[in-house]
Amino acid sequence: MSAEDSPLIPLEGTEMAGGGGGYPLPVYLGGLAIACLIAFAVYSFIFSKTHGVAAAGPTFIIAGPSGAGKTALFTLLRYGEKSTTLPSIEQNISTSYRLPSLPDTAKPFVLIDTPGHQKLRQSMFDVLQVSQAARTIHGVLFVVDASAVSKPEKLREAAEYLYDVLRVTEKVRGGSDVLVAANKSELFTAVPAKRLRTLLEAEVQKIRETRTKAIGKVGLDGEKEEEEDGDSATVGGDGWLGLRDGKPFRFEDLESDVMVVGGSVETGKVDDWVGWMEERAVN
Ligand SMILES: Nc1nc2c(ncn2[C@@H]2O[C@H](COP(=O)(O)OP(=O)(O)OP(=O)(O)O)[C@@H](O)[C@H]2O)c(=O)[nH]1
Ligand SMILES: [Mg+2]
Repeated sequence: MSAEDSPLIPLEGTEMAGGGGGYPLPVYLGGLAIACLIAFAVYSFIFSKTHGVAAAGPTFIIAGPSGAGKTALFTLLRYGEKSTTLPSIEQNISTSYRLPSLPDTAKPFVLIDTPGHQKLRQSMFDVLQVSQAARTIHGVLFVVDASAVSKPEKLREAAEYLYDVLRVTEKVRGGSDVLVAANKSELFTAVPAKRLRTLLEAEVQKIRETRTKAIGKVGLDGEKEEEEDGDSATVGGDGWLGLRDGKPFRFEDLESDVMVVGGSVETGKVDDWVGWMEERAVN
């Protein structure tokens, strides 16, 4: 910083705009500097509390629409018990989650439960991006209420959120692993995991078409990006997910490994999900 723009150099005779009643400029600039320091301290505190942990250690993120059972799963995994939950307004973070099959001496995982309400999802994307950049992400557990997806609007909501998650996981080479945890499978209205996979693929296909039409030109930019990268059938550019071969959308065409597995937090049937995490824990 040059002497001219340093806030510490007093400028004699300078007055605040608006007349002679204000403070001298150095006092004004000093106040501004203190305000900036406070803002930085607050930002650092928040960053270290949420984003920082995701970059600090091996991380699993729990995402998915509101009411799917994410906090119930987090509580069961972390504390081994069922809980009565309320819709979350902030993340639940454990920095000492231990997978059952790993020895006590193994480094504990960071487990982050995120709020599913549409207006509160940004923090999930932030920790996902931070942990992908830091290469600490081991997987995303995308929890879906399998008993709700027979309603078209619920299926749409789940697919739209999943689409946005996959758009982020596809941005890193090789993708990040995603488990679609088809929860509440004990309910007789629950859709089986295999069927849920097909439903989600068909819905993501529709979303891909509508979003690409909506942003037209950006889709072309995405195509250009693919040519420049020349390394992958999937595209990191905006507006497209999956292959560009005119065929329907399939999870298997993504770089991210996407599995759909049924289970139930209510009845404690989460072994397959924990097994999925254990497989990814060593990667
Ligand atoms: N029947 C049944 N209910 C479940 C199951 N898992 C969770 N629930 C219930 O579903 C409701 C929502 O669970 P939460 O864990 O709060 O849902 P969430 O995904 O964290 O929701 P948000 O915090 O709003 O994003 C609660 O009443 C849970 O008891 C399950 O496997 N079966
Ligand atoms: Mg919750």
